[in-house]
Amino acid sequence: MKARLEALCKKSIAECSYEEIYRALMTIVKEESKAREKAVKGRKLYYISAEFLIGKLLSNNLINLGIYDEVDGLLKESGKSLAELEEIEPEPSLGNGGLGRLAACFLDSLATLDLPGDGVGLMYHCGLFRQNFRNHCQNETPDYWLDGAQWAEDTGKTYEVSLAGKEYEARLYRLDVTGYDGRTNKLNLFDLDTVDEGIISEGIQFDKTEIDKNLTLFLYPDDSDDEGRKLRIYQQYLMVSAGAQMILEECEKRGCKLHDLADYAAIQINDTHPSMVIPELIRLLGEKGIAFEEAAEIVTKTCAYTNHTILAEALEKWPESYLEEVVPQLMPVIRKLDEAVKEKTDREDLAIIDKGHLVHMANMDIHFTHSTNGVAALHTEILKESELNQFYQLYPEKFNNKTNGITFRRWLLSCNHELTEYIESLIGPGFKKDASELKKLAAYGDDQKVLKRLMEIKTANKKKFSDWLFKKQGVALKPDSIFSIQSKRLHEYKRQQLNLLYLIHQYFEIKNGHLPAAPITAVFGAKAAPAYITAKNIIHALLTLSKVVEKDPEVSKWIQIVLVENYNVTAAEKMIPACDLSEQISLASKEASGTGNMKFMLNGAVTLGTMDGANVEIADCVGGENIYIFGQSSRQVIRLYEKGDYCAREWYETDPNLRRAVDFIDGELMLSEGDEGSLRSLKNELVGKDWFQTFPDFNAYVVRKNQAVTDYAVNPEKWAKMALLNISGAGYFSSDRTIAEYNEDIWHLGETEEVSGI
Ligand code: 26Y
Repeated sequence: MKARLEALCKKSIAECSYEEIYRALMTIVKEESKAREKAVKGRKLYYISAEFLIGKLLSNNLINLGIYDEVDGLLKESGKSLAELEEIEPEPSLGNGGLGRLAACFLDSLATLDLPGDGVGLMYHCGLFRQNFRNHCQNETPDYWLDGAQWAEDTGKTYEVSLAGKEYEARLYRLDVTGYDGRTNKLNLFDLDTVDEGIISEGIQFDKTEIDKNLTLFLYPDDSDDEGRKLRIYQQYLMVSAGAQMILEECEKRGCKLHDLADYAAIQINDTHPSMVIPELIRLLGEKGIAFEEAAEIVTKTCAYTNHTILAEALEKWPESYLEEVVPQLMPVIRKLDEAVKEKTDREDLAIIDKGHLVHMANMDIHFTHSTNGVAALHTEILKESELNQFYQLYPEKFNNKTNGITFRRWLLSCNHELTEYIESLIGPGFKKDASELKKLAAYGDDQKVLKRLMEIKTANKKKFSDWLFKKQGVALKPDSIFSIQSKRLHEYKRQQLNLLYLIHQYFEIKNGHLPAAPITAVFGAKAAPAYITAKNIIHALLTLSKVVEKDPEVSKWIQIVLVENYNVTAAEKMIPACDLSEQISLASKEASGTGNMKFMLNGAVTLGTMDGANVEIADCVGGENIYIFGQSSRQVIRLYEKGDYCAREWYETDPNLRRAVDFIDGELMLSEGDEGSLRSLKNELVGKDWFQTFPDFNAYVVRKNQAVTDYAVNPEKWAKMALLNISGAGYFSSDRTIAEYNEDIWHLGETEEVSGI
C-alpha cells in the first residue's frame, strides 16, 4: 500500500499535501472497487430516488474495502492523520433528509449483502443549499460541492429526453458503491452539459425558466410559484426518462426480451418523486411494439413503491395542465391508466386524475406497482387502516411493511471508532457483519467496569464533538452536561418548537430557583426549506433564545442552546456519538419512521420520544424501562384530527406554565434580541393553530425530560446500563436486515421467475 501510494504521488507520504494523498487514495479506492464488480445474473434492482444523501466517501470506502487501518497506520507513520484528511473532502450535496439517507444506507447494504442493485438519480450541481446563520436567521447559499476531485465518473453515455417538446441530452455519471466485504454496485446520476452555475444570484435565486441552464442546479427548487412547480416536473422527468432508457438498454444487453422485463429488473420508486417512471416505461415499451395492456402489466410486475409520509402536502399531485406542458408524451399514457382504473371503480379517492384535473402520483403508484410498503410497523398500519384504506381494501395483497434501517458501517464503525473497538473487545468482530450479535452486549448490563468504560467513551466523544464545533463555530460546550440532541429536517410535525417551549420553561424554573438536576446542553441540527416560513421562524426563535440564555449568567450556568450550522451527514457523524438524550418528539402518527432515532441508540444515547414511527419498535427492542416515552398515542391524535375540535387557545388559556412559555416567545427579552414580526407570527401560529398539537404534549414532555435529566445526574450507573442496552438492542435496525426483507418479499434479486399470464 505504501509503495502504491508513493508511486501515485511520486514522493514520500510525508512530503505530500493532504490534497495529493486524497487524490491518490481516491485512485486506489476506485481500482479496488473495480476489482469487486460482478456480472449480474437474473433480476437486478434499480432504486430510483430524487435524493442520495451519501455523505463523504473516502473513509467509508476504506472501511468497506478493509484497508482503513492500514491507511490510517501509514498516515500516522508520516505524521499525518486520516481525520484531517477527511476534512478536505467535500460532502456530496445530493440529498436533504431521511429519505435520501435511507437510499444511501440501502445502497451500502445491497452491496454488502452481495445483491445486484444500483441507484438512479440526478447529479445536482449545488444540491441542497448551504445554511448559515446571520442575525439569528437562516440564510441560504449555494453549495458548490462539485469543485474538486470527483468520485463520480463521466461514462460518456447520453440519453435523449424530451421536455416541453425540446430535446435534451442527459449525460450519465457513475460512482462506485462498494459493500463491506462485498461487491461493487453503481450509483447512476444524470446531468445536462448545458447547466450553468453562473445564473445563480443573490443567495440561491435563479431564472426558473431557463431549463437548459437550471435543470440540475438544486434539489427541491422553490416550488412556491408555477414556474418552480414545473421545474420539479422537469427534473423528475429527466431522472425517470434517462433512468428508464438506461434500464431497458442494460436489460436488453443482458439478453432480455422486453416482454420479460420483470425477470431482469426490479424498480423501487422512492416516494412519489420518481413516479413518472411508470408511464414512461409504458411509453417506451409501446415504442418497442408492446401494446398498452401488456406494457402496463409488465411495468406493474417490475415496479414497487415505498411511501414515506402520511402528510398530505408531501403526496404529490400535479395539475394535468403542467404535465401536458412539460411531458405531453406521457399524458396519453396517464389518461389510459386513469381510464383503466375508472373502469374498475368509480370511487373518486382511487382515481389517478381527479375531478379538479390533478394527477395523484401516489394513486398511480399503488395501482400500477405490485407492492406498496410503509417504512415502520406503525406507519404501515396507519396507511392500511386510514390514509390509504381505500387502496388497502382493493389490493390487500400489495401492502407490506419494511421497517427502515441504517448501515452500521457508517453509523458505528466509521463515526465511532472507540465504541466499535470496545464492543469488539467484548463480543468479538461478528457484529460487524451480523448486527444481531450486538445482543451479546446485554450480558454486561451489570458489569460496572464495562459501564464505566462506556461512559468514558461517551465523554470522549462529547469532547471531540465540542472541539469540532469550537473550530467550526467558535462555540465551546461543557462535556459534563447532558447533551440532548434533536437533529432532523426542520418541520412543524417534528416539533422542534416543543423543545423550544421546554427550554423556555426551564429558563423560568431556573429563574425561580428550581434548578435542573444537571446542566443541559440542547443541540439542534436542522435546515428549514427556504420557502417554509414557520420553520424559519422556529429557527429564529431558537437562535434568539440561545442568545438570551447566553447573556444571563444565572441561566447560562444550567442551559446552553446550540444550533449546528449547515447540518449534514458530516455534522451528524460528529454529533451522534456525542449524544446522551436523543430527541424523537414528533406528533404521534406523523413521523413515518425516523432513522436518526436508530443512529442515536446505536451510539449509546437514550431516546426521549413519542410512540411514533420506529420509536415504537425501538421501545419494543429495548424495553419500556430503557426509553423515555411521553405524549398522546397515534390513536388519540388521529381521533382528535377526525373530531376536528382541537383548540390550542384553550390549552394556552388554561395551563399557566404553558402560557408563560408561549408568551415568552414574543416577550420583551426575546424582542430585545430577535425580530418582532417573526417571533409574533410564531406565537400566533401556536396559539391560533398549533396544527401539530404541541400543547397537549407539553406537560408530559417536561415531566419526562426532567426525569431523564435527573436519572442522568443522580443515577449514572442506571443511565450507563440504559445506554448499553440501547446499543445491544439496536441490531434489528441494521439496513442489512431491511434489505434482506425487501429482497425476500419484493425484489427476489438474482433469481429468474417463470413469467405467467402475460
Ligand atoms: C417534494 C417534496 C414535497 C418532498 C421533499 C422531500 C417530499 C418529501 C421529502 C422527504 C421526505 C423524507 O425525508 N421522509 C422521511 O423518510 C424517512 C425514510 O423513510 C423516514 O424515516 C422519515 O420518517 C420521513 O420523514
